[in-house]
Amino acid sequence: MKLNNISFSLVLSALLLCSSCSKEVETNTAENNKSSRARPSSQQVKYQQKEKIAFIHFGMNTFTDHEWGTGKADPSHLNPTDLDAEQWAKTLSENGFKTLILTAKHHDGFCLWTSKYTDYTVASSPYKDGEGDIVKEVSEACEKYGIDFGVYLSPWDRHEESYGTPEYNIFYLNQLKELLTNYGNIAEVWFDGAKGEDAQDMEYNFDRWWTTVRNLQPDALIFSDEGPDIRWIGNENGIAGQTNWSTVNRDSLTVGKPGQKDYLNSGEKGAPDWVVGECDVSIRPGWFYSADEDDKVKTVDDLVDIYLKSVGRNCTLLLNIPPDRTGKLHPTDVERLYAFTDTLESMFDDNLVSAATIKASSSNSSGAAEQILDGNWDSFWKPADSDKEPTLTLQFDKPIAFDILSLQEYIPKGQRISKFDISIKKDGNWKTIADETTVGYKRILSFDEVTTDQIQIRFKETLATPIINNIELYHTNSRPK
Ligand code: FUL
Repeated sequence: MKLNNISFSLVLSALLLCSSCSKEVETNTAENNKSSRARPSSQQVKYQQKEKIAFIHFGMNTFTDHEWGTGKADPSHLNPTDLDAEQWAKTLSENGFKTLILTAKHHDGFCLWTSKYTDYTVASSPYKDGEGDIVKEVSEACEKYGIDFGVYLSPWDRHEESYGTPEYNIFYLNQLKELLTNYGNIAEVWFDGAKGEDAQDMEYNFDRWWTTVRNLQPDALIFSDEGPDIRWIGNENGIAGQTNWSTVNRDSLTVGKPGQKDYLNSGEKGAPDWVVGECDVSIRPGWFYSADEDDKVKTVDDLVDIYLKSVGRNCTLLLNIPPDRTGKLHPTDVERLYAFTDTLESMFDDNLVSAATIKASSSNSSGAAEQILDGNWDSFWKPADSDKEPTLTLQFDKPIAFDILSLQEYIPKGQRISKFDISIKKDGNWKTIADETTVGYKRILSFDEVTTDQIQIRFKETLATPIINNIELYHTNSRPK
């Protein structure tokens, strides 16, 4: 039989998918040309613009006071008396979180929806006499309050009998399909690399699972230690590397492999794959609610510090707020979230840059320096390609005091800056106040208050001509450095 071009390419791609070679699922990247100048897909750009997204850890562990459930807890334990998914979505939406990611199944294997493939689900619990579907309630609440919905489906499953055999990969795939087909648009799918000591032999078929996500939810972004779209930042404290590239070499990463945390934390300059970092952290010491931790909820200062070291270091912050046994977010956590939001709003309220005139050492015809200050995210400054150490100078009529400077690279064109510094004019001389490395989507620098009428940013080393689309300047005075 002769193959025409189309059937040939179908067969070829099927062969590629079946082959044992790694990284069959490409980054969700329009221009992922594997060159040294990887670019984000439009979905990845939109994802980074979200800045803050939320995790909801809720499930059997909430009722048994476990972090890692054994998979043996009786379904009768799961009995929220006043589950209010709308309270979750409304609170998150009012606090600027753009996605809610729900633990549909954690390591204990208990499902918050009625899966056809196991009876270890909410259908066997007293909740709504077994008629409830928590995944549905949450997805509908997200839609009502205008935030995106994502799912966490733990690969490690301590309940399912087929775990440890190849059949488990099919079992997981079937569950994944249920989540991807019955709950509307899914923005992000979280593939957790955690696995117990006794589970190390189980080999997951990530390629098949990820291809299924691509097929059933083409706009969904896939998170894991190695992407393909979003990568773990290498710790659970919500802190990205001070140097943080959105590029990595996926061939050097493996889900769950020890020894790659530092690499994940800072990415790799000029690496071929755009896999943006996500900073996950819980508002409490644990991921699941425990009454013992009611007095250990992170303070506003803690949260602001995390914000500056996640969003302010070219990442998205994924903050976990675990509902309590009633099925509501705990009042302390809710109060803390609103206070956090108020503080951020007051910190970033008055952008001093509006009083500045901006000058550049050079400009490309499409990228005048003034475009940085025009409030349009898609317009930018681009210096001449021949300008090897481009500078931007902000000039003020009278001296201003500031302690935060925020800088954005126009990431649709890639991440280019690897060294820059900031100086202020003091008594006629330039004084360097920051000597830094990467910028990326957003870099927020926070320092001791300084007063000046001239600020200069110098791009000392770049992979290609730098492209800046936004600068902001604030005088916040009292916040963590
Ligand atoms: C880890 C899990 O083991 C924790 O329980 C939690 O879900 C965290 C977000 O990921 O790997």
